[in-house]
Amino acid sequence: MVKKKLMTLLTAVTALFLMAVGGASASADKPNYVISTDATYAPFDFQNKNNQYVGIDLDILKEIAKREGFTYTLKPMDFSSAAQMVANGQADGIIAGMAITDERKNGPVYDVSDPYYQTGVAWITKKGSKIKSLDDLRGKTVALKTGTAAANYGQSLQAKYGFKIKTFKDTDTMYSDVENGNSAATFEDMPVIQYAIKNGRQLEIKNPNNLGNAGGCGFFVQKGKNAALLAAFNKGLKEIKADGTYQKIVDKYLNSKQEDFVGSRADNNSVWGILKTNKQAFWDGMVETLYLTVLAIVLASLWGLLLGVMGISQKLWIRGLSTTIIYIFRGLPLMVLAFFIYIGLPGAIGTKIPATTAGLLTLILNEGAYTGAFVRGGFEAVDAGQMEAARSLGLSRGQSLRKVVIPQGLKIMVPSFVNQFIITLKDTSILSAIGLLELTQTGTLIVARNSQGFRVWAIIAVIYLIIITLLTWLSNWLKKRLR
Ligand code: ASN
Repeated sequence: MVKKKLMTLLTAVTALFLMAVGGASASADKPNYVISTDATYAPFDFQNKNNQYVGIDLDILKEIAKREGFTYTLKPMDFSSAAQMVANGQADGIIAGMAITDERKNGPVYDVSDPYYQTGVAWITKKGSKIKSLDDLRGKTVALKTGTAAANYGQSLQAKYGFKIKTFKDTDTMYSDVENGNSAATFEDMPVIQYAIKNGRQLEIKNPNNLGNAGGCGFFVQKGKNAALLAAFNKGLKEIKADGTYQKIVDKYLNSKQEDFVGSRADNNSVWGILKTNKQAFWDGMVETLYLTVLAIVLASLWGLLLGVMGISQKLWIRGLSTTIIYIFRGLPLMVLAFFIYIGLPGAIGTKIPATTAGLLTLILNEGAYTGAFVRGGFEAVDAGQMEAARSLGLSRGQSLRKVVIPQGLKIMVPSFVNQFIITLKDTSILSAIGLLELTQTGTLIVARNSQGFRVWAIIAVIYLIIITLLTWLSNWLKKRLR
């Protein structure tokens, strides 16, 4: 009986949830494409202080979409995940200051547009560094960004120059590692490093006249698919080049200072200034974190209760099923599960999964497994004599469970639930890896634009602590009610 009720509740809530997060809207007549991008790659792609994604790439894309009559949903994340999204069919295309290398152009993964911007790989050290030539890098550490053309170029020099490699997911963290002196050098695309230096990064380009892999940036789609999108991009690109719009976009980013987009340096130099300049971003990040946490707590608790009840079933196969599910999802690291659902699964099943749905599913499966384990433990902890006594009073097994065992078990579990709620809140931060714009990803994006790591992460930490305190109060209040 309890099982039945739980099942009904679970189905109802799941249906609601799917309605809430599913159905990306597409207008009837225009095709809607999913396009992934690098979230932090100024001047090509970055977020301004109003939380809008801007940059040479994104302005070009916007203009072309308008002219060629298509719409798109943008998926900003780290570059290697963004590229995998296209490889797996999760996204229709990627625009991310992505170099048209021979490997990409002739390989099995992509079709690529006409080049839209000149690029090439620079090697970079800290400003004033004693390192003068690649030979000086022997035995030193070089920072590279996963999956990039610049990283491939760096790796191709490794054997010859004998340096060690450290990898990063985003360009800004990589720069900081060089500025801090942890890495001796890095490799990055020329337009990107030039923009960073212009905006105050204490770095130096060593080979300005001798770039590696010089060539163009392109818009990439999955090979053999989306020919129409690619054709539309090429056509639109020609048009905007011909009528001067392209040049206007490029000039806008090259002639401006980052400050124009992300707020003045003075504004970004104090905690208060950072809060004020980025208030919209912090607020949106917090709302997303709360949304994920609350939905995940409710759904994972229900799923965990079901797993727990299954775990004390009289039927061996039901108990076995519960144990297996708990074993699998408790055993998998959250991030692996998130990547599997968001990036892996769609390739196999052929449908796109929205990031929020993938994120929530990840949380429900993972937190639900932990919940299932302590729920089962809680029921088992109720003295066996209770069940026997209830049965001897003439109650059926179901009634005894519902009226005697479960209420006592639930009380035992309350502290574990509270604990799990707090863990769930903290675990939402891992979903930044699949591009969900929750608090942690918000922090990454703000640091990418103002380079104020210490202050921004301190603010983010305080916001988490405030939410955790609120959550603990709420849980304590619930605890009292349940007594
Ligand atoms: N420029 C990189 C590449 O071509 C892409 C990026 O880092 N956004 O691989």
